[in-house]
Amino acid sequence: MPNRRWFRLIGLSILFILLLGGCSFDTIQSALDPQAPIPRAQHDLLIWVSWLSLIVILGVGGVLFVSLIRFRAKANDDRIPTQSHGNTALEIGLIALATVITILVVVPSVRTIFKTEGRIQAEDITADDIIVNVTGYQWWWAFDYPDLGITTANELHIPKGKRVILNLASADVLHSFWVPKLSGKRDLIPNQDNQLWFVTDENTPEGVYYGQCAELCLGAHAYMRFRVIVDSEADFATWIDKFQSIAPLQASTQASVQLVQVDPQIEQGKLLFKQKGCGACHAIKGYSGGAPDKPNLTNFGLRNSLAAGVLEMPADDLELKKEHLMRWLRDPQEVKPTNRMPTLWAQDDPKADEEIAAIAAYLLSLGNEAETQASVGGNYGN
Ligand code: HEC
Ligand SMILES: [Cu+2]
Repeated sequence: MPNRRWFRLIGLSILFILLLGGCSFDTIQSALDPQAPIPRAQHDLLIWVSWLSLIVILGVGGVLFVSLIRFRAKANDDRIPTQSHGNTALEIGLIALATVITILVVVPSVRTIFKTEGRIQAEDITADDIIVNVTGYQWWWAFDYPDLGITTANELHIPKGKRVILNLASADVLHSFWVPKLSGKRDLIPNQDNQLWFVTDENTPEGVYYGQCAELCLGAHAYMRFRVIVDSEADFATWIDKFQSIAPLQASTQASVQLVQVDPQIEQGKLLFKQKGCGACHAIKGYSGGAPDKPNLTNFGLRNSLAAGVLEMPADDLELKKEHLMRWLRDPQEVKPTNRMPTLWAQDDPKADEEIAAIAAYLLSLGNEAETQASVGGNYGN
């Protein structure tokens, strides 16, 4: 029946090609490219177990293959082969072999678990550790550094070489925190204080690492991404300073009403941010109180992604940043279906483009005040 064979072959080829579709050759989010001690330990274990498995497969498969060829029934030969069973030495040997293989898998596995999974108790936390309270929301991440007084969203800055302790919580359903190159994976569960810690070391390149919610949380789950930025000590200090140097709300309410900024578009955007109601949801330190369960936009101009990674905000391309931000503000649901931000302009609002451009200019200026000041040659601030 050559036809059936062909069908099967074609079917299997299609399946194989479909499976290949799941492969990715850029490794931005690959656990097979570990860059920090914990994923390195997990990777070493994976490779060790894979080699062992390969040996077992080749051993068992090899014996099977040889038997199939050597002991195949010959044509016109219907003799029954000699029957034998109960070879004590062979059976004890196989049990011993299986025991050895099991030990070779279990011992390194348990050692890796103890090395990477333990919870860090309060008394073992040192002043050197970076502590972050992580809250998962449908469909974005809040990062709150209690010791530094910083709250931000979707981008986690950490200094290279320090231990990072994350207190994981969820505001709604199950989420899961996972940055394959830097850390293991752990769920964020409502009403349960889970912890995940990881470290970076001298072999961890500074730069951006990609993370992803790894627990189906409905709606825009696939767009619930985040980034971890591993900074040098100096860059991290600068980043912290950009948040800590902003005067808190009370101190600047009066001053902020006196608009002394120079760029009129930014100034207009700043006013519109409140007039259009953005301020009811989004906090901006020193300007807007916002709501604690919405993304904090303090220093938003420093970000390199938008709305949990759905759009890029490349640092060196202000035009693209503006374009992406305006697309988002015009219609958040078009960019990230089901997310919880409303559209604030009617489809036919004649002022929409101008207002959106102004708000975008304002948001992108946040954290970049020094440059804005330089570019317009004036005195920025309030
Ligand atoms: C009803 C509350 C609400 C209002 C009003 C609102 N937003 Fe949002 N906004 C959200 C939520 C929720 C998200 C997170 C969406 C997501 O990523 O799933 C968000 C996301 C954003 C983001 C991306 C944040 C990030 O961390 O990347 C920006 C920028 C933003 N909003 C700006 C604005 C501006 C400007 C306005 C006013 C024109 C506004 N928002 C009005 C709720 C609101
Ligand atoms: Cu999710």
